[in-house]
Amino acid sequence: MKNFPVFMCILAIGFSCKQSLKTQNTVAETISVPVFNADSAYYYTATQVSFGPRVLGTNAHEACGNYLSDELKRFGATVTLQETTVQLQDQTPVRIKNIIGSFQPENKSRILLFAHWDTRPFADHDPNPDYRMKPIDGANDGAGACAALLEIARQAGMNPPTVGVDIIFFDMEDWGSPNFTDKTNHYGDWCMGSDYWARNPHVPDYTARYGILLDMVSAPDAQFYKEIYSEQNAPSIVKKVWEAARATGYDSYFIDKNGSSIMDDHVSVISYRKIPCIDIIHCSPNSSTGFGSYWHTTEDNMNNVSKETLTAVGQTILYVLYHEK
Ligand code: AHN
Ligand code: ZN
Repeated sequence: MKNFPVFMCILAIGFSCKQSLKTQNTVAETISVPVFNADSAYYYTATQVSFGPRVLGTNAHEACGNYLSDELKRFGATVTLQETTVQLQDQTPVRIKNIIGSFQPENKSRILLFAHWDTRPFADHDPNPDYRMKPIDGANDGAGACAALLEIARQAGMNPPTVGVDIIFFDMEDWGSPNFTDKTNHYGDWCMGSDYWARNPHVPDYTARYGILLDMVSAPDAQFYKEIYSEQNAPSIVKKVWEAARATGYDSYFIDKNGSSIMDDHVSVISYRKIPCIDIIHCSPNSSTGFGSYWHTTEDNMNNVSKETLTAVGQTILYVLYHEK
C-alpha cells in the first residue's frame, strides 16, 4: 500500500484534538503545537497590573511575586524562589526575588525562557515632566512577557513537550539610572536579578540548550528586530525563531532586519552561564528612545496591551518548543 504514510497523515490531521495546530513535518510525522490562548495571557497581564506597580519593597511587588509563583505551581512546575539582598548605588539594601518554574526537572535537554517581572520605579521618559517620578504600570514592560510565559507554562503543564523547560521571572531588571538625577531618589542598575542568578544559578552548573528572553512583547503592532547580542551569540536561535514566526504566520511582527545592541537580561545569561540566548524585544528604530512610544511612560498601561501581539509571540515560542526533540 504505497500511499499508507500519506493516508496516516490525513487520518492524524482529521482526528486532531481541538486545541492543537498540526504541522506536517515529514510524510510520516505530524507535530502538535498547542494553541496559545490570548485571553488567558491578557488576563495574566491584567492581574499583574492590578496589584499596582511592582516596585521592589512594595506590597504590590510582594503580592505579584506570590501570584507568579502560585500560578507556576498550579500549572505543574517545580518552583524555586531565589531571594537575596543587593545594594543600590547609595548602598541601600534591597531584597530581590527571582522566580523559577521547572518542567521535567530531571530532563537533561532543557530550554530556558525568561522575562523580568519587576516594574520601573519612575516614568522617566514621560512627556509630562510632572509624571516622571511616578512608578509605571508596566503592562508591556514587565507584565505582558511574564503573562505570555505563564500561558506557555499552562500549555507545557497540560501537554509536555519533549524537552524540559525552565521559566524564570527575573527581578530588578528595570532600576537603571534615569537621564536626570535628583536627591530624593536612589538608583540601582539594570538586570540585577539576572546578574545574580547567572552567577548563582538555582541548580549547580545549570545549563540549557539555549535561552529566549521576552521583553516588551504586548504593545499593539510591536515590531521585533534581530537584536545584535542575540545575532552575535545565538544566530541559529534567531534564525529558528524568525522561521517559526514565518511558519506560524506572524512574520509581520518579526522583522527580517538587524536592530540595535540592547543590554538586557540575556546578556547576563550569555556572559556567566555561557548559554546562547536571544532577546525578543519591541524596538522602534526611528523613535527618540529606540523603543516603543510607551516605553518608561505612564502610558505603559492596560490600554495598550494587544492580544494579537501576545499571540504572535506566544504562538511562535510554542512552535519552537514543540518542534524540539
Ligand atoms: C537599556 O536601555 C539599558 N536597557 C533596556 C532594557 C529594558 C529596560 N528592558 C525593559 N526596560
Ligand atoms: Zn523598562
